[in-house]
Amino acid sequence: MKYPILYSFKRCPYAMRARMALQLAGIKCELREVRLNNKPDHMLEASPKGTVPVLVLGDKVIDESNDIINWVLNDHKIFEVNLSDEQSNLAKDLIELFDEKFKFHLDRYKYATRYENSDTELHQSKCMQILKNLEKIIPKSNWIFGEDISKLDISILPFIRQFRIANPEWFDSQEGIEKLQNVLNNFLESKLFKDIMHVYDVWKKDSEPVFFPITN
Ligand SMILES: N[C@@H](CCC(=O)N[C@@H](CS)C(=O)NCC(=O)O)C(=O)O
Repeated sequence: MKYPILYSFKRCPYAMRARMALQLAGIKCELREVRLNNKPDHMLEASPKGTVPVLVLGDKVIDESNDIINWVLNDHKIFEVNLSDEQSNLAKDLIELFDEKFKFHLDRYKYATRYENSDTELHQSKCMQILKNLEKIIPKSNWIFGEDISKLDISILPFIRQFRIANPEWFDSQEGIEKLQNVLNNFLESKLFKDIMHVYDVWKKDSEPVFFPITN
């Protein structure tokens, strides 16, 4: 196998964070854009749990987004920022908080109709509480830990983007998260984000391979 294969779905926040790590490291992959209601057999053979992203390497398969980021970080220094031990621990805790609690409430807020008796306002306010706490640690800067992007940014901003998308006017008018709103805008306007949101045709077995990252 010449290049790793990345099964991905453009709008999936987990796939986004994996694509960002691969993009920052410049690791060339064959990108296979999938639809979640029609997953390719080869993807399911590689990873029967059926979630994206899946990175198929010559000798192993990595099917958790955080593991893909850590695999990239093993060999590539993709972040300039030097975090203190305290910041690294905080980042680890926050990534866990977003993967578990924030995502739980986000789904019940954004996709309320998929859940029985979901109290949209309650889940919206639980997410906001997490964001207001996050606001407290952000300096007035482009990224969460300052002027340089870090693992925390690529890991949680795709979820905060989703939270905003549920009701952008409401999100943008909220007070008490101004520094976070600024970081999110910076993220959405960044070349990195634009590059990883490139639109690919859905992969089919006989498709010509397409490659990631886009270099321009
Ligand atoms: N813990 C996994 C979660 C990945 C995940 O849940 N991805 C969603 C898409 S955003 C998925 O593939 N869901 C399967 C489905 O909807 O069938 C990771 O971090 O990679």
